[in-house]
Amino acid sequence: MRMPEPYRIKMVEPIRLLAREERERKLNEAGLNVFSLKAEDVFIDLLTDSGTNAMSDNQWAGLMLGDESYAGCKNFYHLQDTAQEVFGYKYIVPTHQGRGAENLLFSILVKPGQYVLGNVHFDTTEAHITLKGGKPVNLVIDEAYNTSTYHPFKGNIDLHKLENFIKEHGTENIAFMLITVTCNTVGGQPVSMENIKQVSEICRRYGIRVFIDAARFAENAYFIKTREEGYQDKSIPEIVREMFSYADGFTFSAKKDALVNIGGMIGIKDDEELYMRLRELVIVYEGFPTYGGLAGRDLEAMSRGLREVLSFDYLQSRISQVQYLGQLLSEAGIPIQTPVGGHAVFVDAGKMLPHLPWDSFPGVALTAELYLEGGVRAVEIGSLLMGRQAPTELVRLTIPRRVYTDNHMAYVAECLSNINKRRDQVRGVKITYEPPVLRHFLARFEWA
Ligand code: P70
Repeated sequence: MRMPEPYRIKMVEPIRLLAREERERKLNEAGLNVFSLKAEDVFIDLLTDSGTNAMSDNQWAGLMLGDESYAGCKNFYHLQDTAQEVFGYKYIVPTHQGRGAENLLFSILVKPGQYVLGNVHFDTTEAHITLKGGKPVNLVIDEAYNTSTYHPFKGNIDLHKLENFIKEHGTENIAFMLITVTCNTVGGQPVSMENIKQVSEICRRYGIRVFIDAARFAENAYFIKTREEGYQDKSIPEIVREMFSYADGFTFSAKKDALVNIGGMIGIKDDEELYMRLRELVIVYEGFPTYGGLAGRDLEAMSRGLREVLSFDYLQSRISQVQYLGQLLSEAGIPIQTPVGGHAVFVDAGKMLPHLPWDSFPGVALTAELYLEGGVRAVEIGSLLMGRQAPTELVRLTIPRRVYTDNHMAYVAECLSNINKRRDQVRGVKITYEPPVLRHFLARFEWA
């Protein structure tokens, strides 16, 4: 039987569906880019699971216990205790969000010209690596890019690719390894414990440090428990501790699996020298090392969220809701990344709209159609985000944690199913304005 939500709803936030003509007007004003819509003009917002979480009563209560002292606030020590216990690491540096953590760590570890290895780096991560003069390298298994074949851990790193890359380019040209769990870009796909362990062994052999991009660490642990041989009887906290035992540190966007609206941190297992340098740098960019750009109350909410997210019942209900949406879409004949990942259903817009070539941005076109059809906001992960070399044209339906019900999921599936029935008539789009970096956030389009 499917696990229902292990909570009940105490407060509601009204949302509204604008009339079709209104939606058309708003979308045209936004240059067909849903990032430029006002959130209040969106009915169901599946743009991201980042910072869109609903907090628990316990987290809200924690906000009232915010100690807003500049230095040494008690909430920092709560967070430090929690994170040390959850991840098993000695040092914690809070940051305002994930990219704040990336900026600090990469400033120290990336020398110009060096490669940063990973399964698939996410966009802000890639941007920060590039800005430091580094070169991001994606070494995910090939199965990740075939949306129709099943693989339980499509986020895994290809060990042959990894070893060949190291041999070919030399360890001195490699800054470090960053394993993203779950692997967002290819569908929120998990990385197996076996893979984390083997990657870590290979890297250790060559003297390369291993970090984890931990944004969705608990969702990854859930997949290990439910899919990987030997982990069925292990608890989520045990699995998390083991995952992190194979790495030297992590960057973390708390906006995902700490169940908060803002926050991030860096964790360092035991390298005191690296920690001392991070402490110096965090002051320059984020704030004093006991607040890292956050209010005391934010640190408290993070600390509480980090404990809540380890509940198996919560994770099961969360991920089964994502799977429920995936199932409805599959039943409607819509091509999606299979199996469904932890935080989102990824629609294969390239397959759904085969008449649209990559440079007419099938993912952007489908995203625009979906807003017109039902006021649903999704996000493109394809040629707009990655450029011409994008291996797939995906549209991500990202499910915020503890926010929407199954009825919302059914509505979204119906909207997409309506579009699918007239998919031959969906037009492509062309770019009318394009910023030089991270263009997907601000680009503008018109119908081709
Ligand atoms: C998302 C957001 C952020 C992210 C991530 C991983 C694996 C680091 C970060 C940065 C970004 C986004 C994308 C599209 C629309 C809205 C937002 N991912 N590592 O939704 O963390 O945002 O806290 O700086 O996924 O996937 P932060």
